[in-house]
Amino acid sequence: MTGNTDEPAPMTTPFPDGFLWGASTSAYQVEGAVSEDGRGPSIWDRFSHEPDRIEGGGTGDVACDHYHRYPEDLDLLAGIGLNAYRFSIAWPRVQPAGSGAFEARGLSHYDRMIDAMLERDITPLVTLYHWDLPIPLQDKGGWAARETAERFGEYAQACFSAYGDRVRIWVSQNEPWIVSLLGHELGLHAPGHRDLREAVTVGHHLLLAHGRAAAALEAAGLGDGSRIGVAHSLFPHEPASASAEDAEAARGSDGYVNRWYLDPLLKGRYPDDMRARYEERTGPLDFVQPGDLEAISARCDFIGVNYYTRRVVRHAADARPFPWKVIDAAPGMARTDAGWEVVPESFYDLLVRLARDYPGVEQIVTENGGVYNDAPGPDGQVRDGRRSAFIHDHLEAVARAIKAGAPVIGYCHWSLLDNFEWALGYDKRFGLVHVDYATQRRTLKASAAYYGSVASANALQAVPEDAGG
Ligand code: IFM
Repeated sequence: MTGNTDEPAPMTTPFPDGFLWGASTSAYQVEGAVSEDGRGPSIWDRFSHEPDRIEGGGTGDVACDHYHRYPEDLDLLAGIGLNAYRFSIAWPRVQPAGSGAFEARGLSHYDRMIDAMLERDITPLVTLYHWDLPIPLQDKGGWAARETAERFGEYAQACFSAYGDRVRIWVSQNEPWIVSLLGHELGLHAPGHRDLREAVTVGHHLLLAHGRAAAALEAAGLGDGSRIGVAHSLFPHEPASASAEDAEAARGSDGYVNRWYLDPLLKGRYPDDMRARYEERTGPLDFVQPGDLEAISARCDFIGVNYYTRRVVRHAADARPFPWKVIDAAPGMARTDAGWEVVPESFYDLLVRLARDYPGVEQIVTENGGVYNDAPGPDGQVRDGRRSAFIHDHLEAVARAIKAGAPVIGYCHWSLLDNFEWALGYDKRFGLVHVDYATQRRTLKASAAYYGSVASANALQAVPEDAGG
């Protein structure tokens, strides 16, 4: 099951019947309307308004105005030929304080949005938490406080009761590693903390929150016929050399990034190697209470795969918090405009490895994409041929992984729209649809037409010669 042995998938390779062809967004990155209809403030509202947090100084105050323009955006998505939309519910829109009263106007907003999807034959994939924690919960400790997982269970229950008659695929958490790392270890995302013990505590409570949501789904009588899983930020690892030290470093970093989150959900335990490392650095993990791992692993129906690039890792004795560092192994390799290596072969390896290590667990590609900053030309067209090639090459990897036994049931491109890329602001464009932020004008990029041709045929297609450079 390695990437190098199989032949490339032929151009017309079909995908399984019923394959989900989607695009993803998240609430804070696209909605705007942050003070409308009773929405409460989230940690990202506060963080993005602090000085020097965001490149270029952007905030999500307006973003893509998706809150008002979702009908137009769903028309675009359907027009592209896609049949699925992964979006997130803003917790502070439906429960402004994160506990207690729910806001009817926020609940009805998503109600209308889901109906609008179904009217267009679009399957909703709903993320419950994509980083916009209500501020009152942060002020009581945020994800470092165990109670936040309990509050999340109550919020999830309300969403199941409001939308569970129409939504069948739920993503409880988006990228727990990134929330832990960027929000609590490195301080680059909200809430901007820098504390390794807090980061590992937060990671545990995010997983516990998944467990509480999964239990709420069962309790709501929606267990059968619905799926619930976590979308992980997964990075395939390669050692920088053939040395035993680099192999150990790559294995260690894989534990830190991938296994620390996958194993508790899917095997009911934290990996021993990584647990020992955390305990050595931060003390006993006594926030893991009896029964937690059973709750976390009780139900996780699919692995949400967010794949962007690989990590090549070298042993580095002095590195903190752990003895490895990520290196730039191939300076000449193709990169996105964010500088991330484009490595579809690692995507294949990842999907096949997940099938091997977590057998029988379905996979949904919940995010995959790249920054390509192409703008409309004089004729108004956005010729982002590099994105089309990126999509082609990554879908070719998915097709091959399916052939090799990976149970992938859908692919959602990140993102439907150019949007607010967190600490990187608005300069990094991931969309199939170009957004002119001054006018909110949407322009379908050439990559949208290419991706739509694959989705409509349910089969890989060649990138047209005139797709642009
Ligand atoms: O924009 C983000 C998204 O919110 C989470 N996954 C990665 C994307 C690109 O960085």
